[in-house]
Amino acid sequence: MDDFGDPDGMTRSEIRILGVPMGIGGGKPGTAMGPWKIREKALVERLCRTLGDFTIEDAGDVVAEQDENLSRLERTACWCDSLKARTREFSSKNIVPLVIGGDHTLAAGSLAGVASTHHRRGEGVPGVLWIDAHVDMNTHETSPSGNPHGMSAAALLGLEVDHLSEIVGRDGRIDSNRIAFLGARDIDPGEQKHIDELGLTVFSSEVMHRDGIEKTVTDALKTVSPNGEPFMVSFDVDVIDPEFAPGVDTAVPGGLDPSQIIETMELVGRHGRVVAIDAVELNPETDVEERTSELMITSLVTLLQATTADASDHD
Ligand SMILES: [Mn+2]
Repeated sequence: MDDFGDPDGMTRSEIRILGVPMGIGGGKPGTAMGPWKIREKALVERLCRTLGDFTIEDAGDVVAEQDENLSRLERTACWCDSLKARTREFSSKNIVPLVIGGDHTLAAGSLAGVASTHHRRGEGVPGVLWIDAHVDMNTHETSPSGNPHGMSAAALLGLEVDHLSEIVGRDGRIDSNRIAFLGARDIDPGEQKHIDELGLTVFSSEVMHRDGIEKTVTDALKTVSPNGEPFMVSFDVDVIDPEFAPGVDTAVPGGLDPSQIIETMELVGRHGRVVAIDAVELNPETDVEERTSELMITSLVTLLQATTADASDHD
C-alpha cells in the first residue's frame, strides 16, 4: 500500500469486483451470464482508466456448491452464504465490494456481509439505496411467482424468508428507517403490505418522472444517509426502461431513460461514502446490441467517478 492516504487519515479507496454467476433466483437463467458479459466488456480496465485514485482488482467469481436436489431458495441461500463471507472480509479491511450479478437474490448475501462488519464494530448499520423497478419485498408466502430474487430486501429487513433469513442472520440485517427504494413500479399486494407495516420509504419511477431526478434522489438520500453516513447501493438494471435496457430478467415499462440513470448515479456518488455496490439482473441473452450491459457499465463508472469528485472537493 503506498502512502497516498486521504486527508482524514483513511486509506485511499479500494474496490474488489466479485462476480456472482447465479440465475436460478430469477425467472430466466440468462442472468447467470452477467459477470461474464461485464468482464468481456472490460469493466475493470474501464474503471481503472477513469478512476486513477482507486485501487481496483477483480477478485473473480464467488463459488457455491450446487446440489440439484435442493430447492431454489436453498440453492440461492448457498450462493448468498458464500457471498456474505466474501463481502464481510472485504468490508472488514475497508475495501468496497462491487458485486456483479447474477440475479438480485444475491443482495441478501452481499449487503448482509457488509452490514455484519459494521455491526461487529459497534457502528450503525449502513443505509441502503435500492435502485430497482421492483422492491423485492416478498416472502415465500406472499410471492406470486415464487422467485427468490423478489425476496432479498424482505430477508435483509428481517422478514421471515425460508433459508435466506438464516443467511442474513441478525448481524446482517439492515435498518428499515435507513433504506429508500428508487424507481419502483411493479409492487405486489403482499409487498405493499410489508412496505406499510415497516413504514418503508419508496420513490416510484412515476414520482421520479414527475418531481425530477435531482429532487427525488436528494430526498431518498435524506433517508439513506442523512448526515453523510456510509451507505450501500443495490442497483438492479431493470430500473432503466426496457426500451433502453431490454437485457433484463423482468422488464417493466415506465422506467428511467439513460440520462436519468446517469444523473441518479452522479447524485448518489457525490453524496458521500458508498461502502458496497451491487449491479444485478443483466441478462445478456435478452439484450439487444449490448445496450443494457453498456448502460450498466456506464452507470457504475459514473457512480464511482462521482465519489472521487466528492473526495477531492473535501479539502
Ligand atoms: Mn431487484
